[in-house]
Amino acid sequence: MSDTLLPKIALAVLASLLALPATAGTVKGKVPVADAQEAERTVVYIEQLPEGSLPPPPTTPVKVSQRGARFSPAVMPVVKGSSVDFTNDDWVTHNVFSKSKVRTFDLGLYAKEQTKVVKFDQAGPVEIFCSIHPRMNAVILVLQNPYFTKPAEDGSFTLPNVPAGEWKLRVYRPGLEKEPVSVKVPAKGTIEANP
Ligand SMILES: [Cu+2]
Repeated sequence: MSDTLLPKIALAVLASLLALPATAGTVKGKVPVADAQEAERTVVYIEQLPEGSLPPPPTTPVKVSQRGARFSPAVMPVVKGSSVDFTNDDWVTHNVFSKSKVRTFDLGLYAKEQTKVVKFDQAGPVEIFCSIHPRMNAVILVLQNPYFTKPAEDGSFTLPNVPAGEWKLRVYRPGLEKEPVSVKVPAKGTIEANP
């Protein structure tokens, strides 16, 4: 490790500690999921927090791979302001495009080991497709804040460090229509909620 890297890491850790809210609780619960595959396409998240209370978006992009003529993962939650690396990990050429209102783009055709980056600045679901393989589809779920998670195979989930207050907890899965539930996050400790 280089001499300059360590202070940088220490600063990054300090910055992330300072970004944490002074009072925060944990939200725990369970959502109904049929199996592991369905859990993988499910996201539990806090719908909306006051804008001023939000930490800055992450600077390292998350990766969505094209492998075996599928997008992986099929549902990728990200905080708004995040970038996504779309990487072709197949032997064949792929494309990525979206006609969604939230973010419209077309990355053209590209071959193995090539990556193209897209930034998502607006919240909402962005359905993505490949122009060559009609069965390839996925969703980039752009969220307002970083308090989201995918549930475990049995549907159980934990959201740590959520700012104290009364918020709406919502479940997302492509095709699912479900009302959010209210959750009163304590300043300390855990609250149970089953959205
Ligand atoms: Cu393709």
